[in-house]
Amino acid sequence: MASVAVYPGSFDPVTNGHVDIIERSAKVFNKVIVAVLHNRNKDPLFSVEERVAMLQDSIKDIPNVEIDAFNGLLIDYVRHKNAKTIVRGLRAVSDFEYEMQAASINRKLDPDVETFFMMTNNQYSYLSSSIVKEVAKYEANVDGLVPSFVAQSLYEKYSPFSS
Ligand code: COD
Repeated sequence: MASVAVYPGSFDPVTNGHVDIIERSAKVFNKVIVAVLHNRNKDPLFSVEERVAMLQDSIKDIPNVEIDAFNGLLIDYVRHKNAKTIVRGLRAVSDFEYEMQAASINRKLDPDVETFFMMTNNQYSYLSSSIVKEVAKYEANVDGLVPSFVAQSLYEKYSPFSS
């Protein structure tokens, strides 16, 4: 049976830390579905469509990865996709508390679905979507932190001439 994993997140926007987790998990699983949450309570900078497009451009050279979006409970989406694994990235100890809570509730909701944690690559351990937005907002250089298409999208979003 082919192994299918779901890598869920907000990806607002995708960073090089996310891309690294996608590349490495694509070597472990037959297929990886990167799933963007329509986060209704948060106020994302990028629309779901924009986040999906940025992810698509970032992973275009990896054949066994697909990009999708989902609403509602993650576990329902995972079951709907016939996946058995949720991939999550871990940076610092500060990630652990939330991740343990999420993995525990997901396991309670479906004991057949495992959460697979992948340690961040050291060079991206400080990287988050929020920090990247903060840097871009003040028009500092985000090259090397995000894929080039994302850097361009950030500059356009924060440009004084954008609508
Ligand atoms: N290096 C390695 N990993 C990283 C890095 C980095 N530099 N940056 C981020 N990551 C990892 C994160 O740790 C996370 O695992 C993943 O990449 C995605 O990160 P984000 O920040 O884009 O996404 P989150 O953490 O906001 O996503 C949260 C979900 C959308 C998965 C969660 O809210 C969810 O499942 N919501 C649906 C409702 C639900 O089912 N709730 C119950 C379970 S929580």
